[in-house]
Order: sequence, then C-alpha cells, then structure tokens
Amino acid sequence: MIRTPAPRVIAHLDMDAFYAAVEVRDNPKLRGLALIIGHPGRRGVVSTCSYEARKFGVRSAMPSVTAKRLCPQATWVRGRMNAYVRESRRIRAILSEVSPLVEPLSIDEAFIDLTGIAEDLAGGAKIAQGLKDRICEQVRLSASVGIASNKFLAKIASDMRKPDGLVVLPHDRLGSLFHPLPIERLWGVGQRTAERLHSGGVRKIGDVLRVPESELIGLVGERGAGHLRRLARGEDDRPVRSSRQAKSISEERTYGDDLRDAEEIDREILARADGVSRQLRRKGLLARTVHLKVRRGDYTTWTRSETLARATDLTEPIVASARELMRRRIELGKHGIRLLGVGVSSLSTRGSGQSELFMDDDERMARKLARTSDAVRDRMGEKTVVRARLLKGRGQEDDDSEAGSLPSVD
Ligand code: TTP
Ligand code: MG
Repeated sequence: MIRTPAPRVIAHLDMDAFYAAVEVRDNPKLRGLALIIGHPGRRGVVSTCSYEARKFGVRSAMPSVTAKRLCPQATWVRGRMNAYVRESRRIRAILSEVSPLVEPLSIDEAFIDLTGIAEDLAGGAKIAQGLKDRICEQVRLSASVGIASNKFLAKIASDMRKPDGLVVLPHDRLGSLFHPLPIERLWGVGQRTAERLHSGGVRKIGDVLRVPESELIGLVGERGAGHLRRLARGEDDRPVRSSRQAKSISEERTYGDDLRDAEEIDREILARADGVSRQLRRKGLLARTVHLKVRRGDYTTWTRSETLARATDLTEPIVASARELMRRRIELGKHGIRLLGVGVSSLSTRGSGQSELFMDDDERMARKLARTSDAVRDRMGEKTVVRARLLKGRGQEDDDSEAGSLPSVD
C-alpha cells in the first residue's frame, strides 16, 4: 500500500528591526524615532534601523554618510552586541519549547519544523501566533513569521507583512501572493542574473513560468533555468536542520573482559543498534548509513560502514547491517573484542524524504511496535521493555564497572 507522507509545516521567524528594537525596549525615549544602529563616522556602516528611519530610505549595510544624507535628523546608537546575543538565545529557547527542530539562520531568524506538531498550515499559524505572543510577553520584542510547506516559501512569507506579520503561504495562493513578486526575491538571483532576466522580459517570479523554457535556458543556462522554475513553482525539499542535530549518532562500549563468544558479540551488536535506533526515533530522524567500530584485544581498530537500501529508524535493518559488517569485513583472528560500537549517519528528517512513500505494511507495523515500546520505556524506565535476546547479557552489563555506554554525537 502506498501512502503519501503528510505535507510539511515549516515556519520561518524573523525579528523586526532586531538591534533597533532591543535599544527601543531598553530606552523608551527612543520609541517612535528614526533610529539608526551603527557607527556614524565617515567609514561607518548601518547595522540596522527602526522602521521610522526606513521611510527615508535608510537600509542595513548602507554607508553611514549616505544614511546621514537621507535622514539627517536620525538618532544614532552604536549598538550592544552582548545584549543582542543574549536576546537571541532567549528567543531560541522559546522556539525550542515548541519543536526540537529549530534551524537558526542568523542572530534574529530561524526555521522551525512544525511537521507532526501542527496538522496543517492553519495549525502552524496558530502555533506561530502563540510563539509571537510568548516572545512579546517574555522578551518584549516583535517578530514576523511565515508559514508554508517548505523553507523557501516560509522565508518569503515571513517577509511579506513586516513588522509584526504572520503570513500563511499555501501552494494554491502562489499565483496571487508569490508570482507577482520581483524576480530578485528568488534565492540565487543576484544583480547580474536579475539584469539578464530583465533583458528577456522576466521581471516577476510568475514570468519564469510564462516564458518558454528554451528562452529561459538562453538567459541563465540549463541548470539556472531548472533552479528558477523549481523555485517559481514553490518547490524546495531541503530539510530543517537543527544546529545541534547530529550528523551521526553512535553508541559504543568498552569491555573489561574481551568479548569472544559469537552469541555474546551478536547480543552486544543488538543492544547498541537498539540504542541508536531509539535515539533516531526520539529525534525524528532516519539514517541511511550504518557503521560498525571494533577494537580488538590487541588494540587494532576497525571501522566499517555500509549504505542501506533505504533510510530507517528501526533496530532490525541496523542490526542486520552491523552483523553483516562484523561477519564479512572484520578479522578477529585469535583476538577478542575490547570495544564495540554501532553508529549511523546520512541522517534526514522523518517526513522530508521519499522513504515513507515506499514503506510496506510490515515496516509500518514494526515502526508502530517500536514507538509503543519507546513510549513504555520513556514512562516506566529503560528496563521495562527488553528484547528477549538481550535478557541474557543484562546482568553482566549492569555489574561490569569498566563498561560504559557512550552515546556520542558529532
Ligand atoms: P535583519 O533581520 O536583516 O534586519 P532587522 O531585523 O534589523 O530588520 P527586519 O525587520 O527587516 O528583519 O538582520 C537582523 C540583525 O542583524 C539586524 O537588526 C542588525 C544585524 N545586521 C547587521 O548588522 N548588518 C547587516 O547588513 C544586516 C542585514 C543585519
Ligand atoms: Mg530581522
């Protein structure tokens, strides 16, 4: 049976006039003024400015001399980086309360993956309003949020109604809300590309889809044209990556007495793979590559890896692969095993790829079972659900003072 994965719900949050807003909050006399954050000297540049100053054309990264010419009455403040970093951390902490998948993009903006937390974009908008309210109450700053089914559209949406905006950009509104925007708003379109596109009559995002493909290729080349057409259709499948999100997950253990018995080795592989797959499920990740690390009694260390046919968060495929690596690619000779580790990499966010499209009923059932046992272990403790195969080795693990299971993340 084929089931399409639930559509993603992605939020992009960007603070309004961030540095300037922090200064106004901390010094109410600045409220309502054309305020510029930056060094007003001859070689200075504008970091940012209040919306009042923007009416005069002042912008971030503008030379201070230009800003002074455009807005001579502006009030200048040098800026307090420590304060901005502190506020940025507080905001991130609020975002992390809502989703484990928060990808900071800069000091004042982040993507938040709400897939599975909100049912649809409307649900995402409710959560986003809650976030805005909480930031307003706790940090006393205002944010703008965009909600869409991918990162690219969410970022476009957050910028549509600044300041204090909340915009949902569903695919069926692309024609009215997104296609009329200037071509420069497309990711990767700098000044030179924009000029080339203008020369071919492509000024608005919608024009990308209106001009014949061959004409577009003539303007920006085949790859460029493909890229622009995908963006103009609102397509983007990049996952939200948390900065703390592991590139790999592994568990390893060192043994006081070298492992020699084949069955014991098998059991230890299962225990480590079980730990790793559980971390995957807890973090909402799928892994594509399995690693086995073995240190022999003579300290020769091997790491071997294998790519799976498709990404998984289940113990069974990880165990099968690790066992196969042990059997075929590790030579123990007369030695025992001093350290054994199982790890996974090539991680992706669950729900962001194709894997779930091709899941069969057995696999779906296996995941359901795994989730149930995870939930029981979370509530009742680690030892309540133990695989029958692991029971034999359990006493030994508990008693072995030299042994330490080291979850490692890099
Ligand atoms: P932005 O989010 O680009 O700008 P902003 O938050 O001030 O205004 P907006 O409401 O349009 O989002 O950048 C965040 C902060 O980063 C900004 O307050 C100051 C700093 N910054 C610079 O120091 N130099 C720059 O060139 C830019 C773009 C930003
Ligand atoms: Mg901002």
